[in-house]
Amino acid sequence: MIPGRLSLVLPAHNEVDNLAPVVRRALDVLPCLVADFQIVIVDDGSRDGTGALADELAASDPRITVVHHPRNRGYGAALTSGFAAATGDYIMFMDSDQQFDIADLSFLVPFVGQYDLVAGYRIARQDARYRIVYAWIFNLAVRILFGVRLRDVDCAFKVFRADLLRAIDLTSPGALINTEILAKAERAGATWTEVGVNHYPRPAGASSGGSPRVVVRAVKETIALWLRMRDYTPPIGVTSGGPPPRRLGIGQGSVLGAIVGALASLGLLTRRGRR
Ligand SMILES: Nc1nc2c(ncn2[C@@H]2O[C@H](COP(=O)(O)OP(=O)(O)OP(=O)(O)O)[C@@H](O)[C@H]2O)c(=O)[nH]1
Ligand SMILES: [Mg+2]
Repeated sequence: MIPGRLSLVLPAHNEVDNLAPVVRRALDVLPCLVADFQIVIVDDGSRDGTGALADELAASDPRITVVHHPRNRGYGAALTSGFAAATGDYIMFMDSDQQFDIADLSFLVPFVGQYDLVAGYRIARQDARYRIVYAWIFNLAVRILFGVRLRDVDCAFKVFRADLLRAIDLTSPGALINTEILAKAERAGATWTEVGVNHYPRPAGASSGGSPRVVVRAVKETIALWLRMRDYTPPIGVTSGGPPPRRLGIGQGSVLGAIVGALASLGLLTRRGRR
């Protein structure tokens, strides 16, 4: 059992066929795993009725809150809005497309409270092979560029101490939000552990696809984040220890250029294809 209150943030962009089962499952499972909880649905400018569905769900249960973005703002912005509405002692996020099962939170529960952040990793990722290869390269790049040692940076199944997340300023509008959170948490000296979770094929809704726009956006976000992190001053006193803050070196800059260039030319930057 997680002691205290958990806020489950569910970013949703055009998930009308997936959202209700995800929320129902959370309402069934969470009472067995946490003392108290809220569910924060972030409707990220959906055009398929997800927003109205989210309002209906919230009207049927006071533990559900909805945040609407009038226009689609991207995965990172959706998470950031969800965090701002979260009132729990711990904040978790999970995709709302049925690719994760909230019941797997039981694997993370023993570590919540012991670590500042407990991250899931996908044991057998149910995505196209090229995306798995891309993810491997991306995780390596994040390790070199940002000092983040995690095997599955983008896994959308993580639990944070809420005060840590609240102390960190987040600016990435898109898919790089996971990297930004982890890079800033690492610089603040956060402790974390990784736990394997199941991953399922997306059963409904539009899947991400590669496009030059996505490639360009991801490359730009990576470079911008790397530049920002050079002068980043982490918040003090919000973690349970860890390494002192440090500056990133010029050697990493070369690695950044090489890796980002290679990824861009291979056209592999396809995560979060819809935005
Ligand atoms: N792609 C995308 N997802 C968003 C956005 N805003 C919120 N989301 C939600 O963020 C979660 C992750 O997005 P997904 O499209 O599932 O990303 P993915 O799992 O890498 O890719 P697929 O499931 O293959 O499409 C889902 O719950 C989306 O509904 C957005 O602007 N773009
Ligand atoms: Mg998905």
